[in-house]
Amino acid sequence: MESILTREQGRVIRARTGFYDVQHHDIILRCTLRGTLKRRHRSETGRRLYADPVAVGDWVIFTQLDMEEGVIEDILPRQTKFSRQYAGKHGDIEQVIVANAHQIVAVVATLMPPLNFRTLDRFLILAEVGDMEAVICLNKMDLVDGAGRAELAETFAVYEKLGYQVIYTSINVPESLDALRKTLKDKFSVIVGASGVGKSSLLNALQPGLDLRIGEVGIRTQKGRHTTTLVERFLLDIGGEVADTPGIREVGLWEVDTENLDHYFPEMEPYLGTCKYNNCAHVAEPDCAIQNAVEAGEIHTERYRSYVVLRTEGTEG
Ligand SMILES: Nc1nc2c(ncn2[C@@H]2O[C@H](COP(=O)(O)OP(=O)(O)O)[C@@H](O)[C@H]2O)c(=O)[nH]1
Ligand SMILES: [Mg+2]
Ligand SMILES: [Zn+2]
Repeated sequence: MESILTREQGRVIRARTGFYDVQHHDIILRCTLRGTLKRRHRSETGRRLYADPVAVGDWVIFTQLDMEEGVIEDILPRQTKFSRQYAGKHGDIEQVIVANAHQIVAVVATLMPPLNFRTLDRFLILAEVGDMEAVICLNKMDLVDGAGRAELAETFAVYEKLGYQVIYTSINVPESLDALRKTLKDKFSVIVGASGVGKSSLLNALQPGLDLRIGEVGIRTQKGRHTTTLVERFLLDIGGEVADTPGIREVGLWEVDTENLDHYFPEMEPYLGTCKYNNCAHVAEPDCAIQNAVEAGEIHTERYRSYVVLRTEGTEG
């Protein structure tokens, strides 16, 4: 047992609104934030800069108050961050959901819910913005037949060509989980994806005893309302950590400027600067190198469609 009222360094392993579980060796303390820390994360005019200054995965300096409670005094610099744009009372602010993760595992399902490339591409951009690697996990492979699989393999080859690892899984085919296990081992991963794609099922299958609830719909967070999202980190017996993000529904892209959106699509890079207009949005302009590349089959139409949706409808969730 550490002495009371000394400052120690710990790790945030669970975050609820206003309360954080901080792990320090074998103890876990329920912590609140020191007022000065909260104030430091406001702008000069007192406007909130973050939906919440502390995130799961953060290394923090804390003071222990008693056997169960403590106060977070300071946050150490983050290596990476998984953030989304959050609609605060006075405009958009950043919500860091997980800090210091190595990679995002973006889970999509073949069916139920239908495969959504828009959501997938948003997550890939968020990984890039937050300095994390991204892995794609296509789950529910058991729901498609041979022809469907061939078609999916072709579509996802596009992502493999862009450098993303793609893992094909089904919770009904235990061997299919081996690749996912290997990818998660010894890393800190954030599992993201729409509700119902099988995130909790996959984690339960990988980690015996985890017992996450299946079919549970994340807490809906309405714009402008304070979020009650619970994010939690789990340890894997094989080595590694995962953060489950059950309440994350809208993924507004934080720090992504619509004007520069083309920089987040690696396949567009070779064509940038070669359009007729140098401020080309690549949506309806004549002599556009990107649109030509799409027509020529050099840029995949699904990826281009994601670009157009984000470019024309904005990057908010
Ligand atoms: N057929 C099939 N169903 C799956 C698979 N993975 C998950 N499910 C089902 O999909 C539903 C949603 O799963 P859940 O793990 O709660 O999804 P989450 O919302 O992403 O955490 C449940 O009914 C699961 O049994 C899979 O690989 N194949
Ligand atoms: Mg779940
Ligand atoms: Zn263009």
